[in-house]
Amino acid sequence: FDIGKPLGRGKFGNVYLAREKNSKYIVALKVLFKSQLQKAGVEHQLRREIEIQSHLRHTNILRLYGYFYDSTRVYLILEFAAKGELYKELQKVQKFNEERASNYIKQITEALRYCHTKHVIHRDIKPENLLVGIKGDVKIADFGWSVHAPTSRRTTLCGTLDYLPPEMVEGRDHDATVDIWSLGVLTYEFLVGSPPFEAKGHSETYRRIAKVDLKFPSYVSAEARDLISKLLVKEPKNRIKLDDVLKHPWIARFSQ
Ligand code: N15
Repeated sequence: FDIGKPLGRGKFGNVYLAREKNSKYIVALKVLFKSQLQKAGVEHQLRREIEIQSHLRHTNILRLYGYFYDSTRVYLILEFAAKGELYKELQKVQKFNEERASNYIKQITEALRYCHTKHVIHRDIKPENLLVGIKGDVKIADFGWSVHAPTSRRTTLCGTLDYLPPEMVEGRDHDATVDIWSLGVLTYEFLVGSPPFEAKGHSETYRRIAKVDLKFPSYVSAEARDLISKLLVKEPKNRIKLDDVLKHPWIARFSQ
């Protein structure tokens, strides 16, 4: 590989723009230091993540093409997403219009539906974990074990509660429907610019999630409110199904 500019910095190493010398294929090359992985005790987790990720093939899930290593580092060959990080774009424009938000949510729903058929859950779908491809297509990139550079906002010592469903903040059992909840939080954040249960401290966020204390600014359309209200349902089994999200008027309306 020829190595180019850094694309991101993280706890265990950095991500670089890179080009495979023979094919000239552009990728994102992630370099992890074995010493740091060992120190944090996450080698096993990395192996597991690589195993899961390498079996997933979907246009809206960032591809892991392969990996290699030397005595000190592990290299992950990842898909390059030409338009970069979605949270930065959201920060820049504050909130997305309903057509753009609907389009992104449709793509993420399709990616989650694919994951769920493979029994892969909890893709941690907050804006910080989404990248944008050349055609404006959204890609779920798994920053799950925080190898990603810390983002300016909402990165506290213990992370954010904002995307966790009631059953997880209350320490109960959870299943694939946690992703449905996160999809609701994401839809809200796309349209409003901040997550629905945001609060000053963890205990207040916790309280708002457990109560499903949901309020909409006046500019959010009736159809968007209807979908968000069907995603953000306290009882996991009563949340709308991913197939029905795709049939919902707020999704169907914008995809001509
Ligand atoms: C354990 C492993 C199998 C999981 C694989 N996924 C990750 O490690 C998550 N991850 C993805 N960590 C870093 C990245 C990453 C991939 C970061 C940035 C990019 C990336 N692909 N493309 C980019 C990218 N494109 C950009 C364009 C403009 C500005 C910044 C950009 N970053």
